[in-house]
Amino acid sequence: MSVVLHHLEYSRSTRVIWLLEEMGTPYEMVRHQRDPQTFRAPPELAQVHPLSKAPTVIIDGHVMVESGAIIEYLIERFGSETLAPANAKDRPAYLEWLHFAEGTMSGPIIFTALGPRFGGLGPMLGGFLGAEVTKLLDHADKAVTDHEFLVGDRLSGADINMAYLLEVADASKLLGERPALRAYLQRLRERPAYQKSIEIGGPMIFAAMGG
Ligand SMILES: N[C@@H](CCC(=O)N[C@@H](CS)C(=O)NCC(=O)O)C(=O)O
Repeated sequence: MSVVLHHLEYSRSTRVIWLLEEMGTPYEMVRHQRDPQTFRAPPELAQVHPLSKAPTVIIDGHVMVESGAIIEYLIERFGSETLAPANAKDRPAYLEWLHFAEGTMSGPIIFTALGPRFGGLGPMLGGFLGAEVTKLLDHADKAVTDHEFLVGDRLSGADINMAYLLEVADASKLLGERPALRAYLQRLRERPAYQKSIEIGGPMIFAAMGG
């Protein structure tokens, strides 16, 4: 069994460090630095996978991208049911939240966060994305109101996928008055494996992104 993680500084690949640390799975890590001007991944990452994205993992020789798929597969191979609920009640919600993070939430959050660094979004796009961000964060806030985690009241892969986007939202001052969501993010930050992922991989968010 071999797991190689290609980790890009200030990126979603911290999710995978966190998950591997949470599971106690041994892995090798290859570090990549962003181009200081473009903030893009370096050409070396494109030699591993043509999309040149982080996270990229190589599991037993098979190359894979996409955080949600990577999280699902790593838990399937090396984790336990606690990180990926399999019972009929929690399984649908688990898969929904795991894929909601990158499928629906990441676009509006990331573009809203990046907007100021690229000269602003303009009133039409800014208004469209702003309303979307409000709806998405309200949805996540509701899910963790009176619940410790997104699904089944224990940490799952869905929380690990979600945390990066909440960190981006927090750095960009998008979290607003959502005490349940803030408390949930704080609970995630306090987990030893989360803290270890930051120690190993560096900060998840480029400080200047917060503005
Ligand atoms: N949906 C993908 C998104 C991957 C992605 O956009 N990663 C960013 C880092 S957070 C990246 O590799 N950026 C560098 C680049 O595009 O050059 C996932 O969740 O894995």
